[in-house]
Amino acid sequence: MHNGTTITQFIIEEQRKIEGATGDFTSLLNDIVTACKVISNMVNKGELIGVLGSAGSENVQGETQKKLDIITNEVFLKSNEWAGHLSAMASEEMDDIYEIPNQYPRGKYLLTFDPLDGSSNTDVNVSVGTIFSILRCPGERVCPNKDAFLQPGTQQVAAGYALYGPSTMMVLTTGNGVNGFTLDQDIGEFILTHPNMTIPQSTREFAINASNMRFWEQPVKRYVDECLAGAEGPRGEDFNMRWIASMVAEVHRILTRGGIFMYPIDEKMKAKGTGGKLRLMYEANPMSFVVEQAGGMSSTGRQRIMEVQPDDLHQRVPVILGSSEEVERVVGYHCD
Ligand code: P6P
Repeated sequence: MHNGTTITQFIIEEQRKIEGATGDFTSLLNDIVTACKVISNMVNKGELIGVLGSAGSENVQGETQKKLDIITNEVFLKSNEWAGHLSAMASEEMDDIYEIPNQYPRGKYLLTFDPLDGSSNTDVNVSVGTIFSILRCPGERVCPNKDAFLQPGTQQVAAGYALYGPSTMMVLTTGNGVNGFTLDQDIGEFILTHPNMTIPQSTREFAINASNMRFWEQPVKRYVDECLAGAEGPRGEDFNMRWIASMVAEVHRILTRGGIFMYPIDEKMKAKGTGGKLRLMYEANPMSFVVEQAGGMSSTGRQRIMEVQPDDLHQRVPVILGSSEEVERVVGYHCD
């Protein structure tokens, strides 16, 4: 059960701990929460309101856009453009940055987001989510450019996700740990239900898309082979595997009961010249911030993800994150 602390009350109480906090940040977080409530409602209604299926267009990633990809992107823009907390936004669904329209004041933050991560799951009624990250806007707020966003993940002020699953949850970090909130549909409020979420250091559960096995680099293949060898193998224990194809759901499972999630770079990606599958600015960095704040680790296999210096808004990176003992093991294999 819970003591009824709403996410709004929690954020305001967190703000009081920050010297000189003006309430800007609190108000921005609440606008993000409102957007996630609207998206939750749309996702839950699904075909009842005709939002499933393909939009017949492609995003900057060259991926077919679902109707909900476009609709939820609009929800985020409309919910966050007017209040004067942001100078610009960037999204998986938009090629370029979205500067706050001139009729609105501009503020000191930048927002990146993936409005509906795992959207290929919407048509088959599997959990999807929203991922967001807040950065400070450096220099001139009047007309930020794409370069203003190219900050390493260590510069994030806050990050989190909404998970539209059997229940809708929001998980948030502002750099002081990780807290989870469950949407009470009857009152339309997110209630604190999972305070101080921490990832168990060890795990016997790994998540990877095994259909790419033939392309994996040797360190990843070694790690997975050892897990599959089970109790008779070098690990001396049996492992379990999961793959939901929805990063938000995988990360939430790991936050809840431990695990390791891997979308590594492979020979196919190298041949195409892409740095990985997942996007740094609005998937890997925000999820890495949450995972690290919950006591886990997040690496490309060769580098801490949050220390990667971005050189493109839609840059992709390899992702190996979760229980620290397992991530350390995989990173160690990359060093061998
Ligand atoms: P695959 C969803 O499109 C996503 O970006 C992540 O949420 C998910 O972990 C991954 O891609 C799934 O990729 O290749 O298994 O479809």
